Amino acid sequence: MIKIIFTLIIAIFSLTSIANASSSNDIKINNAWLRVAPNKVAVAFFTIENSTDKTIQILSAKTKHAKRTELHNHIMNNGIMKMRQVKLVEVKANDTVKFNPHGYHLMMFNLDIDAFKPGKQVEIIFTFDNDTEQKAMFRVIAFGMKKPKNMKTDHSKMPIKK
Ligand SMILES: [Cu+2]
Repeated sequence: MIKIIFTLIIAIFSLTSIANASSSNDIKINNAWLRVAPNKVAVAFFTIENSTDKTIQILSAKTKHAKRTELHNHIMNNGIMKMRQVKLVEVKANDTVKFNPHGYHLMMFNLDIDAFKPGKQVEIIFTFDNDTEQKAMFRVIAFGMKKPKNMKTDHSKMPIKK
């Protein structure tokens, strides 16, 4: 009888550790910034790191400060760079995908422009195929400005200024 109880306790403990292992801390969003373009459009970039042992798919992104947010990619078509909306972006197990001005990016339309003043932070919520969501704060950079140099490092642990 005691042996059975011990086995049960061990089983419960290992279940708990499995649950912890799959928490959203294993998916990190870093270097998140966005640029406001004319016509109430913004383009957002970031790095997503998947330290789980499963492929995840980003299915969507949203912010309450824009009417619509889309996942986009740039592709070369007859020597011309074109952007396309994509249904999802895959991040393989233990891999990192960079959203940058030459590839994947987020595009936001019909902005609540007051929330997108340079220096502000905009919250974007991502939805993954495993039914989890993750929030990330994106720093607003003025149109025409380049990515700030100091954002090459990991700032994910910095306190968020409001
Ligand atoms: Cu685009």
